[in-house]
Amino acid sequence: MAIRTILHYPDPRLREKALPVEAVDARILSLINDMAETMYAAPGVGLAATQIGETVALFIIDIADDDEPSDLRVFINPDIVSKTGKLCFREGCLSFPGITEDVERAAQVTVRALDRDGNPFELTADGLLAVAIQHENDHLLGKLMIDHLGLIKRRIVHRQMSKRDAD
Ligand code: GNR
Ligand code: NI
Repeated sequence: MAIRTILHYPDPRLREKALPVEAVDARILSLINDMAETMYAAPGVGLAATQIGETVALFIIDIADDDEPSDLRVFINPDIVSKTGKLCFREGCLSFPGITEDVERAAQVTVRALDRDGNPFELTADGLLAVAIQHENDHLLGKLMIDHLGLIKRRIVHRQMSKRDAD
């Protein structure tokens, strides 16, 4: 296992679109282990492979509270098959350290994916889990939190992140 470097906006690799996982093999399982270690160390509630420079359709989420046992969920080749309702949620992103912004999302989503054993599952989620699924799924499409903001906020965040990178 290894903690991997999390790419920061405006790294162009965050804009790459993930390719489907062909087989849940040893390489993918090792990537999942690295991603889990990286996410828990950060710490974050989710991490997409794109964020560590791996363009494969895979993300992980753990929304368990600090005082609860960990509850790692793995989503391989995810497909959000339905979205209902709307909510506004104050989001953070490990690729935008120090920044939180309100983002509008669907209130409830149903996602189909493969688990770490390569078995298909379907999950309907709301609350933070629904938000995290949409946030991580966006990463796999090369879409970022900043793309959901209005023009003015987008420019402010872009400037903050560009300045930060230059330091
Ligand atoms: O750690 C994270 N927290 C978070 C909070 C609100 C909405 C989404 C997230 S995801 C983020 C980790 C991350 O950047 N995943 O891509
Ligand atoms: Ni993120």
